[in-house]
This record gives sequence, structure tokens and C-alpha cells, in this order.
Amino acid sequence: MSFQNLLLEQPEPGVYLLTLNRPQALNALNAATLDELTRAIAQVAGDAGARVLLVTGAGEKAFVAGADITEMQALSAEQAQAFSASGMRVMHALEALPVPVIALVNGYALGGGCELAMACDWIIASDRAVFGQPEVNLGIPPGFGGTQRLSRLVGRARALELVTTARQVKADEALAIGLVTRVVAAAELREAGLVVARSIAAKGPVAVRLAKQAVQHGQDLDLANACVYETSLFALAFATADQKEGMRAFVEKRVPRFCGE
Ligand code: DAK
Repeated sequence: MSFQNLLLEQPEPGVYLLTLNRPQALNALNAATLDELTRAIAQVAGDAGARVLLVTGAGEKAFVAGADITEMQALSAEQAQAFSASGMRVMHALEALPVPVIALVNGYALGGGCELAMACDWIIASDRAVFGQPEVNLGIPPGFGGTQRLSRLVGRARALELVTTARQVKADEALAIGLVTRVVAAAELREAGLVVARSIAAKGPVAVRLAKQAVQHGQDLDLANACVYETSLFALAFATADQKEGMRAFVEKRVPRFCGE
């Protein structure tokens, strides 16, 4: 599958690396890029061998500097609705991927870029990363789920402060407020992502998927029901070859050979 504004590579077995690749516009999301993202995510979703997806931006400066303002300024209401639907689809599709999705934020993650990063399962930031929801500067509120995902990640008060002031947050503050899980030197970001991806790819694939499913869907339930949900997924794992292999390998003191079934 070929793309104009993205690169989709498989640097290692089971590991996909998706790069937003419009560095001349700081990787801003235009309609064509959103369409390509939908196709790229569908490709990963359709690969039973996929274990993890890393998402990053091309160039030194930006992860994604937001939705493409040049393109957006001329949208009719009808086109704005299509654009919005397309952006929402991308965020939901990313979240719905059964494998872990990690954003490697290498620079500006603003507006739709911050929203894209937050739709990933977690964020590793370079020390040059800058996060923000500057939409109010343009006379619009965030529109790709930013108000909702930011408040769930950093809490209502911090989210409101950031969304209403458009204040930008550097990597160290993003770490302190729980927006990112880790900060690494810019030159080490890709390798840091690959190390985590490799570690996930070596685990029981079904177990990883079930764990993601439990965390993701369980958080929308009350604790008692979420624990019932977890129990059913836990029991399901005992119907897999991977559970047999994982435990047999432990008893036999060897490395497990998971088949993903
Ligand atoms: N869109 C289009 N082009 C952009 C861009 C963007 N968001 N951000 C940067 N660029 C382009 C610049 O225009 C410039 O292009 P040339 O002039 O070279 O042709 C090039 O990238 C380099 O940018 P700068 O020259 O500005 O670089 P600086 O280092 O000086 O500044 C910056 C970097 C990131 C601080 C600055 O570029 C900046 O403030 N960019 C805009 C950031 C921003 O406001 N982002 C939020 C966009 S609004 C919706 C749902 C969601 C959304 C919209 C609608 N619906 C429900 C309908 C989402 C909205 C947003 O994301």
C-alpha cells in the first residue's frame, strides 16, 4: 500500500512504525492524510502478525502541529463535518486496534496532533516535545476528542486550564502531569520505542491483546463489573495454546515459543 503523507514500515517482525510525513507543513493533518491514516490503521488491524504500532512524526521539529489550518480555513460547513468525521474515525480506529499503540512524540504535538497522540495507548516524549490544545486561538474548541481524552489523562482542572488558555506544555511538565509516561533524549526516541515494542512482541500475543481489552473497556465500567469483565478475559486465556506454552516453558525453565493462538 502506498501513501503520499505517511510512511508505514515494519522495522522488526510484528512491529509497525507509522510516520506522519509532511515535514514541510510540520506534519499537519489535512483531509488526504486523515484518509491515508484510516487505510494504514486498517492495514495494521488486518495483519494477524501485528504485535505493536509505533506512531511518530517526520523531521526534527514536529510530531503533528495540528489539523491543517490552511486547508481548514476554507471549509464549508458540510466539508467541516466530513473532515471532523474523518478525524474522529482515525482516533477511534487507533484506539480500537487490538495491539498496543505507542506515540513517539518528537516535537510539537498541538491541536489535532496532541489529540492523535492521546488516542494512542501511551506516549513516550522526546525532550524536545511540546504539547498543547491551541484551538481557542483560532476561534474553535478542540474537535478530535481532545477535551475528553485530555481530562481523562490529566484531570478536569488541568485539562480545562490547558484547553481554555492554549498554554503549551514542555516534555518535563507533560511527564509531571501524567500526559506522557517517559521522556528520553531526542536522538534516542526511536530506539526507546523499538525497545518497548520488542519487549511487547516477545510476550504472549493473545495475553497482550486481552490485557489491553481489559484495561480499555474496563475503565468505562464500575469497579465491580470491571473485575467481572477481567475475570472472563482471564478465563478465556486458559483456552489458548499460548497459556499452555507460557506455563510449560516456566516449569521447564526455558523461553516460551508463543504461537499467538
Ligand atoms: N496547519 C498547516 N500548516 C502548518 C501548521 C498547521 N497546523 N503548523 C505549521 N504549519 C506550516 C507553517 O505554515 C509553515 O509553512 P510555510 O510558511 O513554511 O509554508 C511551516 O509549517 C513551518 O511552520 P512555522 O514557520 O510556523 O514554524 P515555527 O517553528 O515558527 O512555529 C509552530 C512552529 C508549531 C509553533 C507554529 O507552526 C504553529 O503555531 N502552528 C500552528 C499550531 C496550531 O495552532 N495547531 C492547532 C491547529 S487547529 C475539527 C476537529 C479538529 C480540529 C479542527 C476541526 N472539526 C470537528 C471540524 C483540529 C484543529 C487543530 O488542530
